[in-house]
Amino acid sequence: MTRLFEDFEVPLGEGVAMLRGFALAEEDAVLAALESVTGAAPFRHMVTPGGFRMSVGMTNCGALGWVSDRSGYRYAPCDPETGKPWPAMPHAFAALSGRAAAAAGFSGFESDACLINRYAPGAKLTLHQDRNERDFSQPIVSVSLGIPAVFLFGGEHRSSPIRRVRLEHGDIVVWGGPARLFYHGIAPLKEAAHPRLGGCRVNLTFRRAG
Ligand code: MD6
Ligand code: FE
Repeated sequence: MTRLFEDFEVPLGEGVAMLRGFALAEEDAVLAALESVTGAAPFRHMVTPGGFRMSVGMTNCGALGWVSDRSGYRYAPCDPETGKPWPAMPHAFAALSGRAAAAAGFSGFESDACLINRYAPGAKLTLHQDRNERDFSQPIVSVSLGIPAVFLFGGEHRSSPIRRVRLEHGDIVVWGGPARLFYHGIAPLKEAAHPRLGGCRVNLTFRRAG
């Protein structure tokens, strides 16, 4: 279905800052760090508590990693595939996420968990809330890399109206305050090519989980 327009540039409301292109200045360092993390802890397709295998490939770095299996969603210090701690948070990641949070008004943000999502064309993330973290006063810093995606930006309830926001390589969304528990997701990814990441999109979400 063709949409006549998409409301790409609407203000997203209190608690959400859209920092277009913010990660571009550190692109090389961020992509090198991404490669080293995914070399040590490769992307895998986790299973939801309901028994569905996710279309998004996931991995983590930092002291805690987000995991899903038949018993539920949680943060865990070790990669269940290897039993070893997740790769350490690269300096480039810590620096970028701290700088982005500060630019959005959240000074002193120190992430202990970075969930890394990889989308191939067709992959999607259904509407959800991020609520496994301990302290909802801490924001989430979300870095988009590679081919564009449409972020589905809802509200307090699953049934709240949804806005569609295009996220491109280098864009950062900082998400906290009154929006912290809003429903959100990613529309099925359309085919495209990116000079640095090929045919996929990678998203880094930095959290204070523990
Ligand atoms: C993604 N992001 O962009 C998925 N969650 O691939 C998220 O689920 C997300 O971007 C919380 C806050 C920001 C996000
Ligand atoms: Fe999320």
